Amino acid sequence: PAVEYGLEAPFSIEYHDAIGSTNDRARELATDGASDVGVLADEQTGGRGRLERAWTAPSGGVWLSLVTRPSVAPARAPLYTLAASVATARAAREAGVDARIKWPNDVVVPVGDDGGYRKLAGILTEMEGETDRIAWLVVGIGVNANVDADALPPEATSIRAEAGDVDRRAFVQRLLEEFDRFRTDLEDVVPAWRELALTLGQRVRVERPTDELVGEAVDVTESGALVVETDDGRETVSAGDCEHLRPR
Ligand code: BTX
Repeated sequence: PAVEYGLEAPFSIEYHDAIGSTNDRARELATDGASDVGVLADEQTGGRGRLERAWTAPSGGVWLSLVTRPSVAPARAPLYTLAASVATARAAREAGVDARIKWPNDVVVPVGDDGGYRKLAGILTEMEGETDRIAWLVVGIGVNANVDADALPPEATSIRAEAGDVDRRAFVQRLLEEFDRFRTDLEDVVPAWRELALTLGQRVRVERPTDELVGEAVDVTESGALVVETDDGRETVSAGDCEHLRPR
């Protein structure tokens, strides 16, 4: 059963001890007309990543999905993914973790100097809308918070493993405040993202459905697409086209 989480937050949060996927519940609320609500769970039994991938979500995490209805074009939806990753990284940094951002939807902790990393959090943004206007957005944020690393995939890390357990209520409050500020000032997202980006300046390989692109990641556009400098010139990659981005 859902309970009210009781935060002084810009979102009204429905809390579950366990749920299939907070994104699925948030989509139901969005379809019913809700906005500025969130769904938070201690554990997910059917957590989802991008492209039908599964997301491991044991007890102790921050599994959170937010419903918002911005009056912007669907092309700008990726900015909400970037905003959520900056908000998450900032909250994690406050908890003592060296959190950085990997385009398009991960919060990572760097390992070594060659672009390696472990994944701390992931964002899954889902949308419904017309060509000119978003009806609703569900921004799903999965943070490996108070979770043992051995309960996670090998390429993952957690706040517990990096810096010790965090007060999840304070963490969520901070994350929501940061995200809410970006909702009001969407033009602040890209500059804030650049400051924490691990991807910029890296040589990367972008795997797309039909081909791959190799080059240096040089910037993101105002709608959150990645600009890659290849041997044949500059190419822009949208998050939707990116299956994997790997350092090279
Ligand atoms: P993604 O498709 O970018 O990443 C998924 C991949 O990440 C998996 O294939 C696996 O390799 C790896 N992975 C799985 N679980 C974890 C984990 N806990 N930590 C690190 N790496 C992992 C990323 O998708 C977007 C994930 C969003 C999750 C949130 S949780 C709240 C909301 N509800 C929901 O069902 N999804 C979102």
